[in-house]
Amino acid sequence: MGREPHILRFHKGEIVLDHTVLMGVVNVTPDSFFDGGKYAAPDVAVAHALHLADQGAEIVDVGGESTRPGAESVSAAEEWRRVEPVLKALRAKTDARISIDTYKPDVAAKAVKFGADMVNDVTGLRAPKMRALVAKEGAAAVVMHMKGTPKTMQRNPGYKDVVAEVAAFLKERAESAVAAGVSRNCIVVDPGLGFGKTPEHNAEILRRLGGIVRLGYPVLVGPSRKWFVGAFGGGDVDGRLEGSIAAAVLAALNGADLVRVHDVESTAKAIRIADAVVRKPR
Ligand code: HH2
Repeated sequence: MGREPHILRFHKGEIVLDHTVLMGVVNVTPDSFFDGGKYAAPDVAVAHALHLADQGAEIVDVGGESTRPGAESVSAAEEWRRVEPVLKALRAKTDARISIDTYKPDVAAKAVKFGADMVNDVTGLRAPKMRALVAKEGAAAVVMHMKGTPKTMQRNPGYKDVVAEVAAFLKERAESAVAAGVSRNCIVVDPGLGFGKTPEHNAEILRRLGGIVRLGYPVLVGPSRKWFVGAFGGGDVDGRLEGSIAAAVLAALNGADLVRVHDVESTAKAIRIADAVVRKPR
């Protein structure tokens, strides 16, 4: 690809990003937009996470609160109640990296104690306590862009230049994490597809992803099953698999190092051909 692969560091070990890494989604929630309620029982969520790891997810992303458009937040206590048994069981059963999808420092702190390797924060490590925690624990962290909050973000989002604005935000947030002591090699940035963006904004981000890649951090992209995929012809969530895979492949071609997906097996097959074309085969 004409560039040295990034190295993503965790508290223990690292992943050399010389291929596109799949992050599999495990939502332990009653109300996520695609899989809400499916994996709410801990044993079912654990089995699903292990299945995704078997299918090729090097990272499994466990979340206890939906951040879909319009979602209400839940308390840290409720979020922890949902994810605790899953994290506990999972750590003993897999070598896959475990990511905790939370913006709440209290939930992240407990998750890291239970063996989570990564904090996926849709607010871009906004809370100083979160930056301090990630720095202290040497965890990897996803710094994501969102305009507004899940409750309000899809109410007529506007940008002069979506890529420039998202890139400026991610640069500022990543640098403030580094200033708090987070290693640069632990940081992944994510433009936050669907988080305060119209379908055209999401398409433009995918088209001009280079503007985010040039920040110099590994880039994660999460198009999976989202509303904008439906808006371009996929229809409802069940009809969005092919569009989600196309978006993941386009992201990989345009420089993403990680993609966050619900459908690991089918996306992996598509991503491997993308990698063979744009990178040296593994
Ligand atoms: N998207 C969702 C949740 N977390 N994290 C990152 N880094 N990037 C994303 O694009 C992203 C994310 C929303 O998807 P999902 O978890 O499937 O739905 P819900 O928020 O309804 O649980």
